[in-house]
Order: sequence, then structure tokens, then C-alpha cells
Amino acid sequence: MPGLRAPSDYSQEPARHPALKINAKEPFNAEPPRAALVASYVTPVDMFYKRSHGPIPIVDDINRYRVSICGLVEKPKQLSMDEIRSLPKYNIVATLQCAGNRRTAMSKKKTVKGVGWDVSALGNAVWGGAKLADVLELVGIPKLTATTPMGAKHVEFISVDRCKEENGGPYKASIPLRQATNPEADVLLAYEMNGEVLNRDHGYPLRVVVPGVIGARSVKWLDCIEINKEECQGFFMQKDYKMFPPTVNWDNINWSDRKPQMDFPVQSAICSLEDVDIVKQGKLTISGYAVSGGGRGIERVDISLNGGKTWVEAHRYQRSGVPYVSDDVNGDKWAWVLFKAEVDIPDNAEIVVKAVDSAANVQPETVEEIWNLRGILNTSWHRIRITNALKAPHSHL
Ligand SMILES: Nc1nc2c(c(=O)[nH]1)N[C@H]1C(S)=C(S)[C@@H](COP(=O)(O)O)O[C@H]1N2
Ligand SMILES: [Mo]
Repeated sequence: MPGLRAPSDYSQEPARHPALKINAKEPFNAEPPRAALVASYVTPVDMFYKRSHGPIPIVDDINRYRVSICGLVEKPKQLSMDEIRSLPKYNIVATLQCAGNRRTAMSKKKTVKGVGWDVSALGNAVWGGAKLADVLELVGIPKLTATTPMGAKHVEFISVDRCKEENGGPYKASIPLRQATNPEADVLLAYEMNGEVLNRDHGYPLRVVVPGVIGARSVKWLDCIEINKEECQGFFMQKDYKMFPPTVNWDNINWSDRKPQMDFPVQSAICSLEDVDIVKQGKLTISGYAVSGGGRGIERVDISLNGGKTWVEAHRYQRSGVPYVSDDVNGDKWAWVLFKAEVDIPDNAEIVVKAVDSAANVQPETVEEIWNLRGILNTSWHRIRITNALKAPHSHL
């Protein structure tokens, strides 16, 4: 691809905020501290988690950059950034969540494979760009197409970065054509994040954003959009990011048995406390986030102070001053809700959060029941163990 290239080493990585917690250095994988995550509804770009599988690509000449649309189309096309920008622009508020969010907690039960993440491998941004459905019309694929006359059913996104898992080849993924051509699915070719030009870590000059779907399908540093009969056969679609039952291990795994994970399930986490924390008895504000995939809103967030025996409801919000309703057409349906609950901390508290989405889906109580060897989608109840600050230092007396 002229204009955009992938270095083969890590000598030209961008600068990053020093407060990020680095889970892997090369490729760079980092998340913000919990408290920073819930400081605002829209996550600042420098505090947004960064997940890469190789060195960060470099734009040498933005005027020479083109994204090509090829595969089963009558007239393949190459679009410059100016041409992408001349299409109607949409600003979509969407939470991007890595399927590996909360993996560290899953691996504590039994080892899993993959980069460890605490609860902050997600963020909520305002993505600005063109709708993929509008772009596909330019190559003759109408809105709401499930199958083309040539038999195409999938849209594949191919990057330029060099990934170990692809033996040095680029990162790629696909989504169904039905979703790609549905304007209401809000799939974007984004060139802005929070009103700023997308930065290198997040996919400059152009990335895909597939709202409500695990982050792995939102391909960064987009080179090529391929219209295909089959779903993407790349590593990250076929040999990764699939959900297996707890009984599957590395000896009996059969990757072709399972479909690539797309929508993420209902998730929530407390961000105002660490997993084991010291808090004085008395009043405390607990805060965190809840989010569900597929455009489902958050109907309820429940908080327990006694390990799940009894529950109280937390207050949910997106924008301050606007009451949140989970299925409000004017709400941000792809975005998280933040929650707050004022509680009275008892002795030996175990604080738990669980959320319910607008389809009444709930989170599993324990990590054991959803444990899987790749450690994806740990959505088990998030638990915090409290040690009482007044008692702890004297407990040996
Ligand atoms: N080209 C490319 N796109 C990619 C990836 C990647 O490594 N290369 N990682 C994916 C994964 S697993 C996630 S979770 C998101 C992370 O996006 P972010 O770094 O902007 O938060 O990008 C996705 N798109
Ligand atoms: Mo991810």
C-alpha cells in the first residue's frame, strides 16, 4: 500500500501516556488504571486501552494513501482519504472492548493463553467517519444486502501490520455482508476519535469500528476491503477469539467446531476499588461501568455488599443531566453506562457487581462456568474483597 507501511521492529513506536499499565511491551498492550477509566463517559484518547499484534504502522504520505475495495465486485475501487471524507460523516459513540478484558482473573482459576488484562481493556469513544454501508454502495452493493448476485456474503478487512500469529502477515477479520450494508449497524470507517484525527496507536489513517462486537473485528490501519463468499480465513478469525466450553483443552481442541465470536455479552466491573482493597467502615461511593453487545442497553446494575446474598440497584448514567433509559432511541445504544451506588460498608464486606441488559441477559456468577482456554469474555460477577481499615492493623492483638 503506497503511503502506509508496517515497520518490522519496534524502534518507531509512538509516545504513550506514562500512567497506562503495560501488559506487554512488544507488541504494545496497555490499559488505563481503573479509576481513570470511569473518570469520564468518553474515554480520553491517551487513556484508551491499546491492543496491537505487531509494530505500529507508519503513514509516509497521506496523499498517496488509498483504501482498496476488491474481491467479488464488478468495479474495484481505490479511495483516498479525501474521497472517504467527502461521504456523509457520522459520529457514533461506541464502546470498544477487547475479548480478553478481565483475562487475568480468569487465569487465576486455571491458566489460559493470552495477554493478561485487568478490567480496563475497553473504552468509550466518539468515532467519526463514513458508514461502511455508504462506501459499499460506491462499488455497487446496495444497502441491506445479505448475498450479492455473485454470491458474496462477507466483508473482509485487511491491514498492513506484521503479526507473529500470521507469520509476519497482516491482521485481518471479516463481518457478514448483511451487517456491513445495514446503515443501522453503524459500522464505520473511522478517521476520527473524540473529534481528533485518529492517532497511530488506534489505526491512523483509517480503521473499522464494528459497534457492539468484540474489538478484534475493528481492524486498524485499513489497507483493503475484500468482498468474499467465505468468512475471513485468517488466524484471528479461525484460530483465536472463539468461545470454547470449559472441557476443551489444548489436546482436544477443534477450532473448526466453533464460530468466530462477534457480539460481546453483558459485562460490568467496579473501577473505584482494586480486587482486594482496604476501606474504612461507613459510607462509600462505588462506581464502574456496564456494557452489552449487539446494541443492547443496560437495564439494571446490581450491587451486593455480602458476596451476592442481597442486592441494591446502582444509578446508571451516560451523559450527566440526561436520564438513562436502556432502550431509548435517542440514547447511545453502542456505548457503556457508568454506574454509581452510595453504600454503607459493613464488616468483612465482599462487594459484587452484575448487570442485566435490555434482553434480560445476565452475567454468570462464577468464572468456572465460563472458563475457556483462550481466556476470552470473562463476564463473571466482579468481586471485591474488603479488609476493614480500622481492624486490619490490630487483628493480631
Ligand atoms: N490491524 C490491526 N487491527 C486490530 C488489531 C491489531 O492487532 N491489528 N487488534 C484488534 C484487537 S484484538 C482489538 S481489542 C482492537 C483494539 O483497538 P485499540 O487499540 O484502538 O483499543 O483492535 C483490533 N484491531
Ligand atoms: Mo482484542
